[in-house]
Amino acid sequence: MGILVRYASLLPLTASTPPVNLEEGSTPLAALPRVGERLGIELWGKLEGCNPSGSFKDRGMVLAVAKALEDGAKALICASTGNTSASAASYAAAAGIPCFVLLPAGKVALGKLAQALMYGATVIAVRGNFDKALELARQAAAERGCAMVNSVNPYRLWGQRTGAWEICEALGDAPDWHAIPVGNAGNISAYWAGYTEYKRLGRAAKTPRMMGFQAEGAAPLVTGKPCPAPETVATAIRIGSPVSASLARAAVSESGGEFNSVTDEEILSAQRLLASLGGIFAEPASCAPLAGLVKLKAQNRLPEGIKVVMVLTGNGLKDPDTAMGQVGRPLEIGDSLDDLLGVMDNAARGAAR
Ligand code: AN7
Repeated sequence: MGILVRYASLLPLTASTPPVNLEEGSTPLAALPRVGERLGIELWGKLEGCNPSGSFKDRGMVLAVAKALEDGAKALICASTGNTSASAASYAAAAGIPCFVLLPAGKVALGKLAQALMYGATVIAVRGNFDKALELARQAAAERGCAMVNSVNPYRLWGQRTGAWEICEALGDAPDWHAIPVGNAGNISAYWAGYTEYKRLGRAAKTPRMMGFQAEGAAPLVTGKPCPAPETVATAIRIGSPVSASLARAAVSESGGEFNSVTDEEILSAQRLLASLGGIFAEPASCAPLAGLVKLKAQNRLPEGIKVVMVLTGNGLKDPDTAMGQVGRPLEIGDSLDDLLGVMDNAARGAAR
């Protein structure tokens, strides 16, 4: 069942909210024992890449689109670093309404671009960064009366709370730390609202420390000031002026958490670590938290044995170019068994070394 059904009693639904549903949410919470052992902690990954459009954005989008339809919207609009646009385009297609998506030209991962186009959205590449595209989308929404489905839309963050509820239900309580990538800072704010709500309702005994991780080249919440020219390999979080900055700051300070930044190199190395030791392929932005945990461990700032949930926000398949840029090529052979056994024995010798 989708989240509007699973969490009907906790979401702002009315009798006239259409039952939008792509079976989003209810994503796996995977134990990552080999990665956790390396870090000396009990580590879990929330596999948000298993959502229908391949990222966590579907949790907020299903509610935002349902409410937009309820209000009689005739078209949707959003600006995006990629995943919001894929999600918006997907729900617009399913609902049968047009969708305009504004993307920073040349800075969106290939898979996300393919998705938005395939779902049939009008895809507009803006020569400027995400922050500029968002400003344009807001203005155009006002001019043309389109429903704005960026996280400035409060239903987005409301729907995204469901991730925290699922984690509490899977673990029987909140974890000690909640580690999450931070771009526009909506998701960390939504998770914090979800955790505190579950504590208030008596469905969790505690709340976690909120540990937010940004890319060093786009780290306004770490430096404390907007970043006018954000740059990072993790294009999903290439954002200089987070819309939900103040909510995110409150989440971190109320929970006793922290913001930290990690370099592109640390992000890519965490991506390989997660894939090769955990068996999970997540997109670069999603690996910022693991990069951060590795770094905190090296600084002796990662408490031994704590329970940590990382939100693996997007599927690794979204960004094949970045992945191929750091792995080897296939071992190509002729069509003989000798060729095959030769490369297999070579690989086995390599692994044994
Ligand atoms: C994989 O799609 O902002 O801090 O326009 O795609 O809530 O912004 C994406 C953000 C983390 C950051 N991981 O979440 C967009 C967009 C992935 C993401 C984030 C994004 P927020």
